[in-house]
Amino acid sequence: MSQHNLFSALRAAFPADLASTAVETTAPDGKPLFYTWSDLDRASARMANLLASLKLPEGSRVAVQVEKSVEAMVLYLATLRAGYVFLPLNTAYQSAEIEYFIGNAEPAVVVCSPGNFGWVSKIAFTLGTQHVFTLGDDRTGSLLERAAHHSDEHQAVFRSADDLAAILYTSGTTGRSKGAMLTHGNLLSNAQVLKDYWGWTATGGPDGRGDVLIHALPIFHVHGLFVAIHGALINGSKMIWFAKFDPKAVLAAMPRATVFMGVPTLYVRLLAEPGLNKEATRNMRLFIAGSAPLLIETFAEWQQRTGHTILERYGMSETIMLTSNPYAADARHNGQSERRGATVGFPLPDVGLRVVDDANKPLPVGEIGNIQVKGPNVFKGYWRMPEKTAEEFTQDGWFKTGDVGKVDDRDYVSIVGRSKDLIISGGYNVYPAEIEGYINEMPGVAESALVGVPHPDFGEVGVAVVIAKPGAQLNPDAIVAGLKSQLANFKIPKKCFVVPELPRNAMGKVQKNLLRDQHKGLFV
Ligand code: MLC
Ligand code: AMP
Repeated sequence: MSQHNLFSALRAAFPADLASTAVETTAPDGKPLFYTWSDLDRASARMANLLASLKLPEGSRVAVQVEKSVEAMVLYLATLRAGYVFLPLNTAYQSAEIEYFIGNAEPAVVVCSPGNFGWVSKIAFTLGTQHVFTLGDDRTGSLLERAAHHSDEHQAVFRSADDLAAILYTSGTTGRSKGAMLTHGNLLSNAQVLKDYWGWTATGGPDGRGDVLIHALPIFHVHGLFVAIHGALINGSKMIWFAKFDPKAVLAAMPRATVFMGVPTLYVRLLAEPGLNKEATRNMRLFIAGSAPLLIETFAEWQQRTGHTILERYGMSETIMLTSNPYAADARHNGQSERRGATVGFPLPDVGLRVVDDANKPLPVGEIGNIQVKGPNVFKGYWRMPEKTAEEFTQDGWFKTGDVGKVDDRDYVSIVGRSKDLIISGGYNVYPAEIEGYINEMPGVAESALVGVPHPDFGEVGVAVVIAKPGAQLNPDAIVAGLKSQLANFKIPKKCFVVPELPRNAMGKVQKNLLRDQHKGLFV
């Protein structure tokens, strides 16, 4: 068997000139920082050797909740290199959320921000984690201190395509997150397909330069961690790295870059910059959007202001990327090359996609139904949830995405809705069941419903509608404040109403569509 460790494939794509710049960024104190390819190689070797020295059991999880930094990316690379399983966690998660993830995943190693060591290590040690390290966004913390004592050479551990590389927690319909298990083969096959499909080049490109990626997304989800990082590394492309998205700074970097990836909110915020124009984007080759629906207005305005047509693509934690608008003529689809707004393009090479009715029967062209997918990118299952995994696959092996859409007569896929009760806010998923669970536990609450309504910046935001127990007095502000102390900030409803009753259908089920309709004009 041959080596399928994803790190080895990424490392093999590093340019021959290891002394050239791989990443440029700005330190928290404002100083410019440059990392060469050799720096990435040697720093990840040191961390991999540190992990190896811990003699962790095979398949151990390394759970990481740290601010974005190049060292945090290096930790991801080191975990792959050492053959362990990377488990990234949103920095917004609070203690109850972290307790759940650590309890469920049982990581052997937890890495957290120095400022969170007190509460995170308490949770981790109580739940049986052996090692807790810290990593600050200013290159401080015990992880780097300990890694500094290790060799800067490391042979990537042998891994088969089917071995786990990462677990990404994704929200569950019942309110509890499920860990999507992704293998080295899943991640590598997707990265290789995207390298070709999006026309990445190491030497060509405008002015004969290779591609340069602006990386401004968080690195705890598929988009920033896999699509963006793998995209640059597997092409040996430099990254201009931002710890936080700042539209002005991103705009200032564009003349030196060629590729940008963002969730729709990032495009909306860039459009609000008067400096966004053809001149500012003259060297850019490709703008890619995904993780949430890109409004056709955003797509059209971008085209008009910059002359560039955004390429929208569609994916999920369980599958990485599934479909993409074409970058160039796609021979599999009559040579069509048009990037069409309000569509997510064609299934990627190797991805099977079908639209079916509720009995899993494929539907004719143009009809709306459930989207199901197959391919080397589709995950291995949910961590320690075999029943849930079985439920989400058809008997003949198609994964049920929970998205509702259609394929038109030109083969373009569009997503028109979701069968899963999910709100996507600024590219982050909010599962109503989870938030409702917390609200329902508050004193005096009889019941609640969280619905997503249109929002100009985040695309969609949550609005809570709550009914009180007989005789109880509820204060909407107090409900929101109560949630803030327990949940990640992006899950907090942007508005809360206390009402006498919820609309129900004949079966007694809350009619969320009526609530959505009632509140759809709140922010737009
Ligand atoms: C922040 N807030 C949000 C929010 N982000 N509320 C709802 N939705 C969000 N996404 C809250 C803050 O806590 C704050 O609340 C208030 O809204 C305003 O915050 P802000 O300063 O404007 O937010 P900011 O820090 O600028 O973050 C916005 C953002 C960020 C858009 C840059 O959300 C972001 O990076 N989103 C990208 C998510 C992403 O990468 N998704 C990919 C998933 S992968 P308060 O009360 O404190 O004022 C995936 C698969 C695929 O889906 O296909 O790619
Ligand atoms: P996550 O669980 O965070 O990986 O989110 C995946 C979900 O994001 C998908 O199931 C879709 O509902 C949604 N999504 C991703 N990309 C797009 C897109 N381009 N258009 C519409 N929805 C999208």
